[in-house]
Amino acid sequence: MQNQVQTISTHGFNDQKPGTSGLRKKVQVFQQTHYLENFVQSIFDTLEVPLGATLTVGGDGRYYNRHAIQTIIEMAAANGFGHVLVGQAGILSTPAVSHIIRKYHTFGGMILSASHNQGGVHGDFGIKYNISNGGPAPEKITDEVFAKSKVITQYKTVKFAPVDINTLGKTEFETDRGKFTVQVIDAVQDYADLMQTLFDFTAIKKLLASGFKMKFDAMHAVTGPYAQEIFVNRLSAPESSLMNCLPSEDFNGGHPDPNLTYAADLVAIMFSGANAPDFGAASDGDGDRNMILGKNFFVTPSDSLAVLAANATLVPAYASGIAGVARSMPTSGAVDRVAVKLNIPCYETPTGWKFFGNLMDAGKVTLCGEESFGTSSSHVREKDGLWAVLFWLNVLAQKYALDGMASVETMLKAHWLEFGRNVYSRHDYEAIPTDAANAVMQHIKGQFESLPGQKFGHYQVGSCDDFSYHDSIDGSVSKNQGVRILFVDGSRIVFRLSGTGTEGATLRIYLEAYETDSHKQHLDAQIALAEMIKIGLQISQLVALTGCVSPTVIT
Ligand code: G16
Repeated sequence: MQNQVQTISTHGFNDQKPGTSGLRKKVQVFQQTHYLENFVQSIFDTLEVPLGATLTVGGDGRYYNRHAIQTIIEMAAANGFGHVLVGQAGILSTPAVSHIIRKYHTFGGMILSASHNQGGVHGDFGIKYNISNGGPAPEKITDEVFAKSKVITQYKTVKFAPVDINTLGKTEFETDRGKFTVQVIDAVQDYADLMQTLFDFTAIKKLLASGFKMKFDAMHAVTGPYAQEIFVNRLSAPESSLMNCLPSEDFNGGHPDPNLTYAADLVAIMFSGANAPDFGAASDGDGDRNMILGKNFFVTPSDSLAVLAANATLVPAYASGIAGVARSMPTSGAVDRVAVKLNIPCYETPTGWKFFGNLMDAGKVTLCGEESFGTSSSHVREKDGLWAVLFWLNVLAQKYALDGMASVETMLKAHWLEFGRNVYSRHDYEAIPTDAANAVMQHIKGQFESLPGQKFGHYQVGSCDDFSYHDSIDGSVSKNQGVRILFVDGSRIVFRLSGTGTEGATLRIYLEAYETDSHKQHLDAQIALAEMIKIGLQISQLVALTGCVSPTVIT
């Protein structure tokens, strides 16, 4: 039977501006009549979709994914796509979508995820669109999508019987636009195969067989099945190496954000003393973030990027060296020091993985990272949680092969000894009133002229600005990307409003100081940065302006 394309009347919404990474809203917001359809149609209207093109679709398994997938399939058919590749059960991690777009040369992909935000009926839902290089749509696309979403008057769809996305295989439909197929693909195999081409699985297997204990926490999110295949099936790690590996629609009531606050169960295991595992890691809702832990030891994401860059040649895929590195502005300058030693360029971009895409496509950088627990390389165009875990394991496996020991803490301390330590911490004030958050930012900007030269305890302000980025590849300029107070000794405090929250505003304070004294490098970051924390509060008047007396999350 031929299915007819239907045109449905609708009206615009004013709140569909994509944030740092796609559109994220409460599930109830997405459940408003036509809300989801309007956003999807605005994306399709922004793109020039060649007739018969292929779209990749998948998500992190959170509540509302299945409904959204059916809607997107129907709308894709009506908008001229000829094929949709969908992950089995609707599951595809964000890096897996990026890989599938690249491997099968699909026109683009839709990722249904609100990443590390909570899920479930009362939680968050989200959609990201990725372009044909596998990376997040750049701002020129997301800005146009937003403009269209405000004035949209109709969307196109074709009504199909629900597609069985649980079963692998192809379903064919006839529409009045032609043939249309939905292919349900294995969510894990392509990605696991890719990992096996990048890393030395034999060396990692040996490390894991040597008595070295690891623990990976999938936080009831998308990486569960990937971890099972990679660590247990391919690397022969015992089942006990994994925890929370069954994806659930509400992440089992948890907050799938791999940091010291929300990955509390893993943190408790890793900080349990002499019997703690040697290596711990967690990933987030959609599998693009990672947290790395050693035995009773936390690795900041900024340090993790620096260590990976410094040791890249120990990993087969990067054995001949890396072209360059990039980090988001608030990420610490630890990797910059490694880049100097390696004599490779280091780029500073705004927060958001989309800003790395052009640099990677141009072959200027190989490794990228962000303080927000994101690290990856040009093997895909997204950050990649399990990739980072495997990278660490591969480097540790090489250390084990060379010295007979593999310790995360030893590696970090040796790194600090060689490069100095960029002591780093981020303080988040979540879900505060938007007006109060804006008032804090305005209050700081109001001091731009008077701050330079002022002394605060041991620190003197050198300069301050609101970070702007000029993309050297496409010439685009992104302004207002975070307020920086730069001190004369290289320390800095950055204030920024998050672009991923769904409730009020989240104000982030990023604190960084540089320590060369090896006797002080082992201090807890909160102690080492205590004076900077006070200065940040003093300059921002955050407590008086927001009423918040302490951060909700410290990483
Ligand atoms: C997203 C982006 C990242 C960004 C992070 C934090 O991560 O992909 O590039 O660093 O948000 O952004 P913000 O500070 O604006 O909240 P994810 O894992 O949520 O997709």
